[in-house]
Amino acid sequence: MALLTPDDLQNMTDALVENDNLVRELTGFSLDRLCADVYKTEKKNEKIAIIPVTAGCGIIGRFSESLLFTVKHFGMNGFITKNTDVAGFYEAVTGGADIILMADDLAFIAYNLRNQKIAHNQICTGRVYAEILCRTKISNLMSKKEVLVIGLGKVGTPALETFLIEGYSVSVFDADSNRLNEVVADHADCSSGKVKPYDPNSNSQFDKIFEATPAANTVPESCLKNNSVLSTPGIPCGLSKALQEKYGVKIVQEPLGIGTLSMLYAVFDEK
Ligand code: NAI
Ligand code: PYL
Ligand code: MG
Repeated sequence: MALLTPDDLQNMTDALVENDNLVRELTGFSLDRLCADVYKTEKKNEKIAIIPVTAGCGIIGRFSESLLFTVKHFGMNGFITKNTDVAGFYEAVTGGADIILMADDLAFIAYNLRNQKIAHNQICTGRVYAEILCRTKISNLMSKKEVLVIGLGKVGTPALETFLIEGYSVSVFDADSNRLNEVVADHADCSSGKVKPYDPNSNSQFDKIFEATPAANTVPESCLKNNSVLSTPGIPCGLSKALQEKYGVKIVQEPLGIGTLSMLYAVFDEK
Protein backbone atom coordinates (compact mmCIF):
# COMPACT_ATOMS: atom_id res chain seq x y z
CA MET A 1 0.00 0.00 0.00
CA ALA A 2 1.27 3.49 -0.78
CA LEU A 3 2.25 5.01 2.56
CA LEU A 4 1.49 8.59 3.53
CA THR A 5 4.37 10.95 4.20
CA PRO A 6 4.47 13.82 6.71
CA ASP A 7 4.40 16.15 3.67
CA ASP A 8 1.12 14.59 2.49
CA LEU A 9 -0.33 15.53 5.90
CA GLN A 10 1.16 19.03 6.17
CA ASN A 11 -2.07 20.81 5.13
CA MET A 12 -4.48 18.12 6.28
CA THR A 13 -6.32 20.28 8.83
CA ASP A 14 -7.12 23.01 6.26
CA ALA A 15 -8.01 20.36 3.66
CA LEU A 16 -10.47 18.67 6.03
CA VAL A 17 -12.23 21.94 6.84
CA GLU A 18 -12.30 23.01 3.15
CA ASN A 19 -13.64 19.63 2.04
CA ASP A 20 -16.29 19.64 4.77
CA ASN A 21 -17.53 22.95 3.34
CA LEU A 22 -17.25 21.73 -0.29
CA VAL A 23 -19.17 18.51 0.46
CA ARG A 24 -21.91 20.55 2.16
CA GLU A 25 -22.11 22.73 -0.99
CA LEU A 26 -22.20 19.73 -3.34
CA THR A 27 -24.52 17.42 -1.37
CA GLY A 28 -26.33 19.45 1.29
CA PHE A 29 -24.73 17.20 3.92
CA SER A 30 -21.83 18.01 6.24
CA LEU A 31 -19.29 15.17 6.23
CA ASP A 32 -20.41 13.74 9.57
CA ARG A 33 -24.11 13.91 8.67
CA LEU A 34 -23.31 12.22 5.34
CA CYS A 35 -21.47 9.39 7.15
CA ALA A 36 -24.33 9.02 9.65
CA ASP A 37 -26.72 8.71 6.68
CA VAL A 38 -24.52 6.22 4.85
CA TYR A 39 -24.03 3.86 7.81
CA LYS A 40 -27.32 4.60 9.67
CA THR A 41 -25.25 5.01 12.85
CA GLU A 42 -24.66 7.81 15.35
CA LYS A 43 -21.87 8.80 17.74
CA LYS A 44 -22.67 8.60 21.45
CA ASN A 45 -19.67 10.34 23.00
CA GLU A 46 -17.44 7.27 22.58
CA LYS A 47 -13.89 7.57 23.89
CA ILE A 48 -11.54 7.09 20.91
CA ALA A 49 -7.92 5.97 21.47
CA ILE A 50 -5.31 6.50 18.76
CA ILE A 51 -2.40 4.08 19.11
CA PRO A 52 0.86 4.88 17.29
CA VAL A 53 2.31 1.70 15.74
CA THR A 54 6.05 1.23 15.12
CA ALA A 55 5.78 -1.88 12.89
CA GLY A 56 7.17 -1.90 9.35
CA CYS A 57 8.24 1.55 8.18
CA GLY A 58 7.32 2.87 11.62
CA ILE A 59 5.54 5.92 12.87
CA ILE A 60 4.58 8.49 10.20
CA GLY A 61 5.02 12.09 11.32
CA ARG A 62 1.67 13.86 11.78
CA PHE A 63 -0.35 10.61 11.29
CA SER A 64 -1.66 10.22 14.86
CA GLU A 65 -2.04 13.98 15.23
CA SER A 66 -4.11 14.08 12.02
CA LEU A 67 -6.40 11.39 13.39
CA LEU A 68 -6.80 13.34 16.64
CA PHE A 69 -7.62 16.52 14.70
CA THR A 70 -10.28 14.61 12.75
CA VAL A 71 -11.83 13.17 15.94
CA LYS A 72 -11.95 16.55 17.67
CA HIS A 73 -13.05 18.54 14.57
CA PHE A 74 -16.25 16.48 14.49
CA GLY A 75 -16.88 16.93 18.23
CA MET A 76 -15.69 13.52 19.41
CA ASN A 77 -13.64 12.59 22.48
CA GLY A 78 -10.16 11.27 21.58
CA PHE A 79 -6.60 10.84 22.82
CA ILE A 80 -3.26 9.54 21.55
CA THR A 81 -1.76 6.88 23.82
CA LYS A 82 1.61 7.74 25.37
CA ASN A 83 2.79 4.20 24.61
CA THR A 84 2.99 2.58 21.17
CA ASP A 85 1.98 -0.87 19.90
CA VAL A 86 0.93 -3.45 22.54
CA ALA A 87 1.68 -1.16 25.48
CA GLY A 88 -0.41 1.47 23.75
CA PHE A 89 -3.26 -1.02 23.28
CA TYR A 90 -3.10 -1.89 27.01
CA GLU A 91 -3.10 1.82 27.90
CA ALA A 92 -6.11 2.42 25.65
CA VAL A 93 -8.21 -0.44 27.03
CA THR A 94 -7.36 0.25 30.71
CA GLY A 95 -7.93 3.94 30.01
CA GLY A 96 -11.55 3.24 29.11
CA ALA A 97 -11.37 3.56 25.34
CA ASP A 98 -14.52 2.51 23.47
CA ILE A 99 -12.95 2.63 19.99
CA ILE A 100 -9.36 1.99 18.88
CA LEU A 101 -7.73 3.56 15.79
CA MET A 102 -4.39 2.05 14.75
CA ALA A 103 -2.43 1.41 11.56
CA ASP A 104 0.54 -0.60 10.40
CA ASP A 105 1.82 -0.57 6.81
CA LEU A 106 -0.80 -3.07 5.63
CA ALA A 107 -3.99 -2.02 7.41
CA PHE A 108 -5.51 0.99 9.17
CA ILE A 109 -8.46 -0.12 11.31
CA ALA A 110 -11.13 1.16 13.66
CA TYR A 111 -12.30 -1.35 16.28
CA ASN A 112 -15.23 -0.80 18.64
CA LEU A 113 -14.55 -2.70 21.88
CA ARG A 114 -18.23 -2.47 22.93
CA ASN A 115 -20.07 -3.76 19.84
CA GLN A 116 -17.09 -5.60 18.28
CA LYS A 117 -17.57 -3.76 14.95
CA ILE A 118 -14.37 -3.37 12.91
CA ALA A 119 -13.69 -1.14 9.88
CA HIS A 120 -10.89 -1.00 7.29
CA ASN A 121 -9.62 2.30 5.93
CA GLN A 122 -9.41 1.33 2.26
CA ILE A 123 -12.98 -0.03 2.18
CA CYS A 124 -14.44 2.90 4.13
CA THR A 125 -12.50 5.43 2.06
CA GLY A 126 -13.72 3.98 -1.24
CA ARG A 127 -17.29 3.94 0.07
CA VAL A 128 -17.41 7.48 1.47
CA TYR A 129 -15.79 9.16 -1.56
CA ALA A 130 -18.26 7.29 -3.78
CA GLU A 131 -21.22 8.23 -1.57
CA ILE A 132 -20.17 11.89 -1.71
CA LEU A 133 -20.33 11.71 -5.51
CA CYS A 134 -23.67 9.86 -5.48
CA ARG A 135 -25.17 12.63 -3.31
CA THR A 136 -23.62 15.43 -5.42
CA LYS A 137 -26.36 17.45 -7.09
CA ILE A 138 -25.66 18.21 -10.77
CA SER A 139 -27.35 21.36 -12.15
CA ASN A 140 -27.86 19.74 -15.57
CA LEU A 141 -31.26 18.06 -15.09
CA MET A 142 -30.45 15.76 -18.01
CA SER A 143 -27.54 14.30 -16.05
CA LYS A 144 -27.79 10.51 -15.86
CA LYS A 145 -26.56 8.20 -13.07
CA GLU A 146 -23.22 7.64 -14.77
CA VAL A 147 -19.72 7.80 -13.28
CA LEU A 148 -16.13 7.19 -14.40
CA VAL A 149 -13.98 5.20 -11.95
CA ILE A 150 -10.21 5.36 -12.47
CA GLY A 151 -8.17 2.97 -10.31
CA LEU A 152 -9.61 -0.46 -9.40
CA GLY A 153 -7.48 -1.35 -6.39
CA LYS A 154 -8.29 -1.73 -2.69
CA VAL A 155 -9.99 1.68 -2.55
CA GLY A 156 -11.44 1.85 -6.07
CA THR A 157 -13.10 -1.56 -5.89
CA PRO A 158 -15.32 -0.79 -2.84
CA ALA A 159 -16.15 2.51 -4.57
CA LEU A 160 -17.24 0.65 -7.72
CA GLU A 161 -19.48 -1.63 -5.63
CA THR A 162 -20.99 1.42 -3.91
CA PHE A 163 -21.84 3.06 -7.25
CA LEU A 164 -23.48 -0.16 -8.48
CA ILE A 165 -25.56 -0.46 -5.30
CA GLU A 166 -26.64 3.18 -5.81
CA GLY A 167 -27.80 2.30 -9.34
CA TYR A 168 -25.02 3.94 -11.35
CA SER A 169 -23.67 2.85 -14.72
CA VAL A 170 -19.92 2.76 -14.24
CA SER A 171 -17.19 3.22 -16.82
CA VAL A 172 -14.01 1.75 -15.39
CA PHE A 173 -10.34 2.21 -16.13
CA ASP A 174 -7.10 0.91 -14.67
CA ALA A 175 -3.58 1.07 -16.08
CA ASP A 176 -3.28 -2.64 -15.27
CA SER A 177 -5.18 -4.15 -18.20
CA ASN A 178 -5.39 -7.52 -16.45
CA ARG A 179 -7.15 -5.84 -13.50
CA LEU A 180 -9.42 -3.89 -15.86
CA ASN A 181 -10.42 -7.03 -17.77
CA GLU A 182 -10.95 -8.95 -14.52
CA VAL A 183 -13.32 -6.28 -13.13
CA VAL A 184 -15.32 -6.09 -16.38
CA ALA A 185 -15.56 -9.89 -16.53
CA ASP A 186 -16.56 -10.10 -12.84
CA HIS A 187 -19.52 -7.78 -13.55
CA ALA A 188 -20.56 -9.26 -16.90
CA ASP A 189 -23.73 -10.61 -15.26
CA CYS A 190 -24.74 -7.08 -14.17
CA SER A 191 -27.72 -5.71 -16.05
CA SER A 192 -26.39 -4.60 -19.42
CA GLY A 193 -24.05 -1.67 -19.56
CA LYS A 194 -23.70 -1.30 -15.79
CA VAL A 195 -19.93 -1.82 -15.90
CA LYS A 196 -18.04 -1.09 -19.07
CA PRO A 197 -14.38 -0.42 -19.87
CA TYR A 198 -13.52 3.25 -20.44
CA ASP A 199 -11.47 4.14 -23.53
CA PRO A 200 -9.36 7.27 -22.81
CA ASN A 201 -9.35 7.91 -26.60
CA SER A 202 -13.13 8.02 -26.71
CA ASN A 203 -15.04 11.26 -26.36
CA SER A 204 -17.14 10.04 -23.42
CA GLN A 205 -17.50 12.89 -20.95
CA PHE A 206 -18.62 12.67 -17.31
CA ASP A 207 -20.23 14.98 -14.75
CA LYS A 208 -18.93 12.67 -12.00
CA ILE A 209 -15.46 11.13 -11.82
CA PHE A 210 -13.90 9.00 -9.05
CA GLU A 211 -10.14 8.38 -8.90
CA ALA A 212 -8.10 6.22 -6.55
CA THR A 213 -4.57 5.70 -7.87
CA PRO A 214 -1.11 6.62 -6.53
CA ALA A 215 -0.30 8.42 -9.80
CA ALA A 216 -0.69 11.99 -11.05
CA ASN A 217 -2.35 13.00 -14.33
CA THR A 218 -4.60 9.95 -14.49
CA VAL A 219 -7.74 11.95 -15.37
CA PRO A 220 -7.66 12.68 -19.13
CA GLU A 221 -8.96 15.97 -20.55
CA SER A 222 -11.24 14.03 -22.92
CA CYS A 223 -13.47 12.84 -20.03
CA LEU A 224 -14.06 16.32 -18.59
CA LYS A 225 -17.10 18.59 -18.93
CA ASN A 226 -17.38 22.12 -17.58
CA ASN A 227 -17.97 21.87 -13.82
CA SER A 228 -17.30 18.12 -13.62
CA VAL A 229 -16.92 16.91 -10.01
CA LEU A 230 -13.91 14.75 -9.14
CA SER A 231 -14.03 12.76 -5.89
CA THR A 232 -10.55 11.38 -5.28
CA PRO A 233 -8.77 9.88 -2.28
CA GLY A 234 -5.83 9.30 -4.64
CA ILE A 235 -2.49 10.81 -3.57
CA PRO A 236 -1.21 12.78 -5.45
CA CYS A 237 -4.26 14.34 -7.14
CA GLY A 238 -4.96 12.69 -10.49
CA LEU A 239 -6.05 15.94 -12.20
CA SER A 240 -3.61 18.67 -13.17
CA LYS A 241 -4.14 22.20 -11.82
CA ALA A 242 -4.35 23.46 -15.41
CA LEU A 243 -7.23 21.14 -16.35
CA GLN A 244 -8.97 21.80 -13.04
CA GLU A 245 -8.97 25.54 -13.81
CA LYS A 246 -9.77 25.15 -17.54
CA TYR A 247 -12.96 23.14 -16.81
CA GLY A 248 -13.88 24.56 -13.40
CA VAL A 249 -13.66 21.08 -11.87
CA LYS A 250 -14.67 20.82 -8.19
CA ILE A 251 -12.36 18.37 -6.43
CA VAL A 252 -13.10 16.50 -3.19
CA GLN A 253 -9.65 15.38 -2.05
CA GLU A 254 -8.12 15.04 1.42
CA PRO A 255 -5.30 12.73 2.59
CA LEU A 256 -6.72 10.94 5.66
CA GLY A 257 -9.55 12.55 7.62
CA ILE A 258 -12.56 11.82 5.41
CA GLY A 259 -11.67 8.15 5.25
CA THR A 260 -11.13 8.07 9.03
CA LEU A 261 -14.52 9.68 9.70
CA SER A 262 -16.10 7.02 7.48
CA MET A 263 -14.41 4.28 9.53
CA LEU A 264 -15.72 5.75 12.80
CA TYR A 265 -19.31 5.92 11.56
CA ALA A 266 -18.92 2.34 10.29
CA VAL A 267 -18.25 1.15 13.88
CA PHE A 268 -20.68 3.41 15.81
CA ASP A 269 -23.92 1.88 17.12
CA GLU A 270 -26.96 1.87 14.85
CA LYS A 271 -29.26 4.86 15.35
P1 NAI B 1 -3.92 0.01 -4.88
O1 NAI B 1 -2.48 -0.15 -5.22
O2 NAI B 1 -4.67 -1.11 -4.24
O3 NAI B 1 -4.75 0.41 -6.20
C1 NAI B 1 -4.29 1.42 -7.09
C2 NAI B 1 -4.80 1.06 -8.48
O4 NAI B 1 -4.47 2.14 -9.36
C3 NAI B 1 -4.14 -0.20 -9.07
O5 NAI B 1 -5.13 -1.08 -9.56
C4 NAI B 1 -3.24 0.33 -10.18
O6 NAI B 1 -3.13 -0.56 -11.28
C5 NAI B 1 -3.98 1.60 -10.58
N1 NAI B 1 -3.11 2.59 -11.22
C6 NAI B 1 -1.84 2.91 -10.87
N2 NAI B 1 -1.37 3.89 -11.68
C7 NAI B 1 -2.37 4.18 -12.56
C8 NAI B 1 -2.51 5.09 -13.64
N3 NAI B 1 -1.49 5.90 -14.00
N4 NAI B 1 -3.69 5.13 -14.31
C9 NAI B 1 -4.71 4.30 -13.95
N5 NAI B 1 -4.64 3.39 -12.97
C10 NAI B 1 -3.48 3.35 -12.27
O7 NAI B 1 -3.99 1.32 -3.98
P2 NAI B 1 -5.21 1.75 -3.01
O8 NAI B 1 -4.98 1.18 -1.65
O9 NAI B 1 -6.49 1.50 -3.73
O10 NAI B 1 -4.96 3.33 -2.87
C11 NAI B 1 -5.13 4.16 -4.01
C12 NAI B 1 -4.67 5.56 -3.65
O11 NAI B 1 -5.50 6.07 -2.60
C13 NAI B 1 -3.23 5.62 -3.10
O12 NAI B 1 -2.66 6.81 -3.57
C14 NAI B 1 -3.41 5.71 -1.58
O13 NAI B 1 -2.33 6.39 -0.96
C15 NAI B 1 -4.66 6.56 -1.52
N6 NAI B 1 -5.42 6.47 -0.27
C16 NAI B 1 -5.93 7.64 0.21
C17 NAI B 1 -6.74 7.65 1.34
C18 NAI B 1 -7.36 8.95 1.77
O14 NAI B 1 -8.01 8.99 2.83
N7 NAI B 1 -7.20 10.02 1.00
C19 NAI B 1 -7.01 6.40 2.07
C20 NAI B 1 -6.46 5.21 1.46
C21 NAI B 1 -5.69 5.25 0.32
C1 PYL C 1 -4.10 5.13 5.86
C2 PYL C 1 -3.18 5.72 4.84
C3 PYL C 1 -3.87 6.30 3.62
C4 PYL C 1 -2.93 6.02 2.52
N1 PYL C 1 -2.00 5.16 2.90
C5 PYL C 1 -2.23 4.70 4.24
C6 PYL C 1 -0.94 4.64 5.06
O1 PYL C 1 -0.10 5.50 4.94
N2 PYL C 1 -0.84 3.59 5.88
C7 PYL C 1 0.31 3.44 6.80
C8 PYL C 1 -0.01 4.11 8.14
C9 PYL C 1 1.11 3.81 9.14
C10 PYL C 1 0.91 4.58 10.45
C11 PYL C 1 2.06 4.39 11.42
C12 PYL C 1 1.80 5.24 12.67
O2 PYL C 1 2.18 6.43 12.65
O3 PYL C 1 1.22 4.70 13.63
N3 PYL C 1 2.21 2.95 11.80
MG1 MG D 1 -9.53 10.95 3.21
